Amino acid sequence: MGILNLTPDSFSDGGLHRDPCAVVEHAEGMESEGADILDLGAESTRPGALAVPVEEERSRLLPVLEALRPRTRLPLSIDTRRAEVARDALALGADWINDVSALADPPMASVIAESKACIVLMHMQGEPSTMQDSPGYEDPVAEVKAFLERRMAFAVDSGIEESRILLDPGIGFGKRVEDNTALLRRLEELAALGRPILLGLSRKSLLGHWIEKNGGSDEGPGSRDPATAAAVALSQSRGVSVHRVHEVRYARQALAVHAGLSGRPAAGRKVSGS
Ligand code: HH2
Repeated sequence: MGILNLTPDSFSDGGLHRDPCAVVEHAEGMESEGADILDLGAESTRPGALAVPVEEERSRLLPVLEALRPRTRLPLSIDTRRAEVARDALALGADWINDVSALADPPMASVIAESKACIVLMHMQGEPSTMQDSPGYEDPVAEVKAFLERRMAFAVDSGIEESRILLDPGIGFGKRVEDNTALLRRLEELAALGRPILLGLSRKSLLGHWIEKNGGSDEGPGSRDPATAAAVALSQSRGVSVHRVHEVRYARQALAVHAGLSGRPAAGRKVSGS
């Protein structure tokens, strides 16, 4: 899953992709590099980010979606917590809703139920503006798993078929290093819920933490694509189905290495030369 952030303030690529033509070009590049799906987000959910007014989110997202939809056959996912934005995006041809709040906006469940869209249910403790202030868990894996199970049951009770649901532990969303690490080490326990796992580790500070801890020097989000690729390969072997990444090229290479070493073919499209 290639990330297309339409925000001025995303933690690693804020401000890069606001012009619809530039976004379409970037999307086409990701498609040729082997993306199977594109994720468009118009509200940053990095730690400390404030919610943007709904009209602002709409005006960042909808013109880009309108320009992009006829230019790609890839499924388009919309990273939004707002039911009204999701409704408009689905009307313009979006295929997935990536909801980092797992259907917290009351009308969201019925918007999804009335569509054919897939829905990503992600775990987050708190809200982006304050989620890293003092996160805490007794057993992060058990708590995240129980949360995802509850939200999946709620989605199904609301009329969303289970076959349309993906689950995400929400790396960095109200979690300390030790919580993220436990979740990544025990991904199989989340995969046991029986739905595909989506993981968003790309360029996150956890990677920088590990680089520094092991004698390296972290040079910020834009320098973390090799570390992201390593995480993609390792998490693939722990049952992850969808990798949300900024640099599709490196993720594809990581999956190719995983396929070679494991003897299992890489899932998704085959791209010549990649
Ligand atoms: N992470 C981010 C945003 N959306 N969605 C899912 N399902 N899982 C994630 O881990 C996830 C996500 C944060 O990354 P990014 O989009 O690069 O930054 P920002 O939120 O600052 O735009």
